[in-house]
Amino acid sequence: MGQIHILKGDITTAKVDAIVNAANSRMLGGGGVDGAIHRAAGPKLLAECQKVAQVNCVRCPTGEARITTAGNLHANYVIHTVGPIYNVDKAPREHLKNAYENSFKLALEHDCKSIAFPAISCGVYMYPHQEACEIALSIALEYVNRLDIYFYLFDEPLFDVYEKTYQQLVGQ
Ligand code: AR6
Repeated sequence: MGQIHILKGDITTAKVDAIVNAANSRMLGGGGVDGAIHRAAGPKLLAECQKVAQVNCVRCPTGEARITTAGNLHANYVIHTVGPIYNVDKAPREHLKNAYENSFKLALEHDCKSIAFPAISCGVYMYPHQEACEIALSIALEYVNRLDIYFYLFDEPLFDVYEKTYQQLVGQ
């Protein structure tokens, strides 16, 4: 039985089996949390992503996830998932759910006992924070019996949304 941990801070400091990256479909780095993860992991991560991209016809579709090793991060794996761009995607809710679910499935297939998530799509992809948080936490509650789950929120308002929503969902 795992636990859900809601933390304020930088996901690149997480010591877990798998760190989830909010990537884009090219999976070759970017800004935001993606940039931070690639900087902290070092060039090995980009090399790993380049291999995966070739095997998977270059792009990772929205809602899907891919796994690589984690370079210099304190983790065994990075799971790269692509969240929806809120105002462009025709089914953003479905795709955000898929991004979380596919990340959990890959982690379990690789025997991970702990996983850290950023707030997928909550930055430049502009997903409304309350709904994104409800999706993230509801799915986490379905998986928490199988692994420890850490949410790293980079700023205070989003951290508050996660804390309040978690209390509502578990009825505290
Ligand atoms: N640790 C934890 N959270 C962080 C960190 C960090 N070091 N840095 C930023 N965040 P975003 P998206 C938060 O834009 O919306 C990239 O360029 C940030 O404050 O990184 O899914 C990719 O390559 C926000 O709350 O991801 C894609 O092109 C959350 O992480 C695109 O951005 C997600 O913000 C993906 O956009």
